[in-house]
Amino acid sequence: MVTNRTFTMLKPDSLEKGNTGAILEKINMAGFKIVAMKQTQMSKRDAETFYAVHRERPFFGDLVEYMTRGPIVAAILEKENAVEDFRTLIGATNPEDAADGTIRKLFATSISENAVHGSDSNENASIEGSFHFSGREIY
Ligand code: DGI
Repeated sequence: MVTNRTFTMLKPDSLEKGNTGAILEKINMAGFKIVAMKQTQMSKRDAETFYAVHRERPFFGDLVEYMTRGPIVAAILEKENAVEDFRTLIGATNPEDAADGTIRKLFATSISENAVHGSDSNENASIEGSFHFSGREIY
């Protein structure tokens, strides 16, 4: 993946609350182009692999349970400075600390159900995009 791309997931709470359209609208309005997108459900193994960096953390079991309890929307987004700008758009991990107007401030429930994922580096954007999409699914 080229470095002007990032990877996102609208997490199960976003779909449960019917916020998919509103969140995608915020993403579009902020200038991100969707180059790949699908609705899918992660298996336990998928979530454990995706979040392997957190496997020793006390919240790991809850995180895997949450991420697998319903469908997600996964997408690859394109924009100049995509990784950093998308992290700004979604706000802090804990919605209580997220700036006004950010996606997590508007749509997240709590630190453990925080509505959206955004890659934290170009390297992870590439790894995470490839985790969910084959080359033929990216336009
Ligand atoms: O990159 P982020 O999603 O902002 O944050 P992260 O990569 O550090 O953590 C991944 C997810 O794990 C995060 O979106 C929610 C969950 N998480 C992170 N820190 C905590 C947490 N969940 C709980 N319950 N408590 C935490 O301290």
